Amino acid sequence: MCQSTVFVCAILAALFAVAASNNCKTLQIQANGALTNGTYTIQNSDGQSYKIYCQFYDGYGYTFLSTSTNVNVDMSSLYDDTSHVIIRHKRSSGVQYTSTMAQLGTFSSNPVSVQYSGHSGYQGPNNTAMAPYIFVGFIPQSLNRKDDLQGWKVNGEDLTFNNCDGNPNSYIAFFFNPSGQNYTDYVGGHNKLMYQWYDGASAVAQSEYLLDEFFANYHEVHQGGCGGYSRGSNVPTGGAVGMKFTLECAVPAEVAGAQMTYQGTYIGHTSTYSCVSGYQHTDGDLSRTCSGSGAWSGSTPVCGNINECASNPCQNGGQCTDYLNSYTCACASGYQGTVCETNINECQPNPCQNGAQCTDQIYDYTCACVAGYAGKNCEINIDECASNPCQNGGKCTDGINDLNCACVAGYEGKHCEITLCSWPFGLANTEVVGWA
Ligand SMILES: [Ca+2]
Ligand SMILES: [Ca+2]
Ligand SMILES: [Ca+2]
Repeated sequence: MCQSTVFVCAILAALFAVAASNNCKTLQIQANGALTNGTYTIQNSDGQSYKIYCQFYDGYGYTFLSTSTNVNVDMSSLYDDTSHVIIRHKRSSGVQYTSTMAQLGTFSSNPVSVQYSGHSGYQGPNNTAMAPYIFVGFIPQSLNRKDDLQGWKVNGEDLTFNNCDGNPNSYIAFFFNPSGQNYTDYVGGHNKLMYQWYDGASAVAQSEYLLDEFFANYHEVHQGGCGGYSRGSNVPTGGAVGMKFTLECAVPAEVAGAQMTYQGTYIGHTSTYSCVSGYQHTDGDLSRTCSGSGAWSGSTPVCGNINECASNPCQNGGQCTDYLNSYTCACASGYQGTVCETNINECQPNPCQNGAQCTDQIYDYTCACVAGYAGKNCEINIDECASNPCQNGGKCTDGINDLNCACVAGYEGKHCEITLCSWPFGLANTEVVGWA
């Protein structure tokens, strides 16, 4: 129902939400097709509760109204297929039976109208004092003519009569009779036209049995002008009207990371999902069909955020973080670049001093110092005096990879290690004298 524009779909979805639990169809949509035959309590537009029985088949179902109902009922919300109704009845044996009632072939373009305590467009029933009642109208007053061939189709068979006087009765009605009024039976001829819905009915499976509260024990059948009239308890233990509805699926759910299109929400329609860029299909079904139960086939698809880190794109120990359609690398110390592919050159700018040669490492560097320097950056002028290399009281002055010893008198040599040649005073004099 929702193909044209997003805007229209939004409005429909909003309307739908308001009426979400008001009939068998919407209950089934909410339950995603899992609802079973049974009695359900729903509310009218005034918030008043009443009970219905939902009978589900493949693609459609029937709604029955409880005879305990005594609030306004919007009948048009309970059925959307006006081609026929089913009439259930229960016999004294306890067995339940069903018949279909539809328009005669010549009137088949007209809806079968089911009304609650009303008969708009139709000649009304006689026993309205037993209201509420369910009224099923066939040929409307406006089409009812004297001498026309009229009637209805029961279980596929046209049952006709000639309307002898134009009296426009064309209905079957079931009265809830909540105050238990007395009544008398009246049978205006037990003919096929009037009673085929009873005599021609077939037994239903016990799994489809209605509870007693859905059977009205008083009814009225009327055709014509010379068709027939009967009323009362001719149906021993009551009758009930099944209103036909078609099943649908819910508007298919949106899925994160997916684009969804759908043909509509009717049985057989498909909904199709495709994962958008950056996402991939990981679970569920990308194509789903609305099944006869009112559920989408398969399971909700999952479009997962593709893990762009899965291929370990970050090099040299970088930490990968996944994003939509992208990733980032948090690089280990000493690396840079989109995928941490670059070993940062720690020699740039050159940290090594005093002419040292820098060699890049990982998050580090080494300096090859020239002789005479030390330290990480060769910033230290090695103190060549530290080992006291000057002997004999020489005074040391540090240089570059060198030192200078200032020797005291009487010594010389790089380290003042050489004792100059001299005599002890007494001896020297003598010898000098001697040599002279
Ligand atoms: Ca991703
Ligand atoms: Ca480096
Ligand atoms: Ca030095």
